Amino acid sequence: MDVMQRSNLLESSCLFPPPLGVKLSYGTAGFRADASILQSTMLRMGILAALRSLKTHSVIGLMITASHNKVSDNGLKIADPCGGMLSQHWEPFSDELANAPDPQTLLLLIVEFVKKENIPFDGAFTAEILLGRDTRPSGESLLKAAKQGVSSIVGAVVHDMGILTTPQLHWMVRARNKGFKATESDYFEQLLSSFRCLMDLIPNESKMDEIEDRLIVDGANGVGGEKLEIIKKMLSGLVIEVLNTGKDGGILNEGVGADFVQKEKVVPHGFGSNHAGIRCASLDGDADRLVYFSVASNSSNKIDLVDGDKILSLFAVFIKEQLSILEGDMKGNNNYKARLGVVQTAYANGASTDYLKHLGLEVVLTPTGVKYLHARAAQYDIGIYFEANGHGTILFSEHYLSLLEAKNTELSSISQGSELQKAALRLLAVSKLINQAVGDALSGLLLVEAILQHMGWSIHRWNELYQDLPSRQLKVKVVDRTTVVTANAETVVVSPPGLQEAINAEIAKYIKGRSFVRPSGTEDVVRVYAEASTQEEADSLANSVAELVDRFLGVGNS
Ligand code: G16
Repeated sequence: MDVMQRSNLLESSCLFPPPLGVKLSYGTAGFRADASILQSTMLRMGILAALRSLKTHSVIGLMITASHNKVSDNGLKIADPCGGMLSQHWEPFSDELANAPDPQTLLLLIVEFVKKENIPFDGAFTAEILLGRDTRPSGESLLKAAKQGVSSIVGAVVHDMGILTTPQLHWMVRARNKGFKATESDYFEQLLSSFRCLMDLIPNESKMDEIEDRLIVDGANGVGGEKLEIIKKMLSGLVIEVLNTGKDGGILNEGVGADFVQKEKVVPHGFGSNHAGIRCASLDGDADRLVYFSVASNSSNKIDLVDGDKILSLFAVFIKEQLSILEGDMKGNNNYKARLGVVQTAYANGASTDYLKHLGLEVVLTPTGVKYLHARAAQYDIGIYFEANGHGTILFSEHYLSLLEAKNTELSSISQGSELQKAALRLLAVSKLINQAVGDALSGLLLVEAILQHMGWSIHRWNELYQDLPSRQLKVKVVDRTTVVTANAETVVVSPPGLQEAINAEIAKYIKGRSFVRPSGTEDVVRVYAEASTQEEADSLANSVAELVDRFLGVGNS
C-alpha cells in the first residue's frame, strides 16, 4: 500500500469521526443502530467493501438499510461475490474497523489486515461496489459517507443503484459476478418470465376459489411496496393491491410490515374486517421477509398468520411433488435422487418441524441469521431455508441444475410436453424465480402465488397443512445483552450461569412447553420465545421466562 493510498485513507477517515462511547457490532445481518451515529461506520464499511472486492476480484454490494427496525435506525448489509452475506471470516475485521477510535489506528488495522489477507494493491483489478439504499430519510447522507469510503481506495469504482430492496441488490451482485446483466429491469424480467413459465405449467384441473383472485399486500410503508407497484402492472393471472405504500403518510414499519404482523399477530394498519377472507401478505422494511395472513371474519383485529414455516412447508410440498414425478420415472443410470433438505431455526414452530419430518424431509436447525441458514442449505441439491419471521429462499446446487437442464434437453426430443418434462421445467423455473442470493419477499410472493394456483389451494387450505402450536415472542431490555451466551443453535443458555436451569424449571410446568432466550443481533434487547399447548400457557411461559431474564440481567422494565 503506497503513500498516496495511506494518505487517502487518513484524509477520508478524518471527515467522519466515530461516535464517542459507543461500541458498534456487526450483529445478525450487519451493523444497525440509530442513524445519527452511523456516518463513520458507513465510511469504514465502504473501505471494507472495496478491500473485499480487491481480495475476491469480484463486485461487492453495500445495502444501506435497517430492515424491520424503526425508521430512525439505519444500518448496512454487505453482499459477498455470490450475493450472500459477507463471509463470516471478515466479521471480526469489520467490528475492529467500525470501532477504531482514530484515523491512525484505523490505518494501522487496514495495513495489517491487507498484509494478513494478502490483498493485492497492484492495480491489476479495479475494486467495484454496487450501492443501494431503502427508503429511510437518513439513507441519502449515509450513502455519501459510504461512497467516500469506497473512493478512499485508489481507483475503486462505485455504482449508486438508487433505492432498492435488499434482495434486489444481492441479486445484482450475484448476477454481475456471474457475468449476467444486472439492472433492475433485468431483475424484474427474470421474476416475471419464470413466474409466467410456472403459471403456464399449471395443470388444467387446478382451480382457485372465486374469492381468491385477489391478493392484498401490506408494503410496510417501505421500498417493497414501491417495487411491487411496478411488478403488478406487468403481471397477468394475478391481481395485486398494495396498501401501506408509504405514499399516504404512513411510517415505515410502524404498526405495519412482516415483523409487526408475525410478532403481534394482529392486522396491520390499513387492513380491517372488509378484508376478511381475502389472501393478504406483508413485506418487511427492505422486502427480504414475507408472511401471509387472513383477517378474522369477526370484527376483532386478530389474524390467522401464515408464517415463514408455512411458506417453507408449501415450497417443500411442491418441490417434493415435482421430484417424485421426476424420480419416479428415472430408471437405470438416470436414477439420481436429489438431496432435498430443510433448514430452520429454534423459532420454527414445533408443529412445522414435526410436519416436515413427517413428509420424510431432513430438517436441520441453525442459529438465527440467514448467513447460517443459507450456508447450511447450500449443502443440499435443493436446500429450502426459512426463518419463522418470513426470511428464506430455496437454493439449487449448480450440479443439480445441470442435471435438470440435461434432463429437460433429453425430454425435449423424446417426450416433449410430458408430465416428466413439466416437472423438470417447473423446478428450473423455481430456481430462476426464487432469489439464489438471499431471502426475497417479492420473488417469494410470486412463487407462493404460483404454487397456490398450481395446487388450487386457498390460503385457508394452505394454513391447514398443520396447526401451529400457540407461541409468544417477547423482548426484554437488559443492561448488556451480550452477557447472554447460547449454544446448540441458540436453544440453551450457557451464560449467565443458572439461567438455563431456571428456564427449564418453568418449561417443566407446561404441556408441550418449549422456550429459549437469545440476544438480538439487530435490536438492543434479549428475545424470548415460548410455545405451549394453549395460547394462555404460551403467554404465561413467555412472561415467566422474560421475568427470569429480567431478574438475571435486566433493568426492571421487561
Ligand atoms: C435480520 C436477519 C434475520 C434475523 C432478523 C432478526 O433480518 O437477516 O436472519 O432473523 O434480523 O434477528 P435478531 O433476532 O438477531 O434481531 P432483517 O429482516 O431485520 O434484516
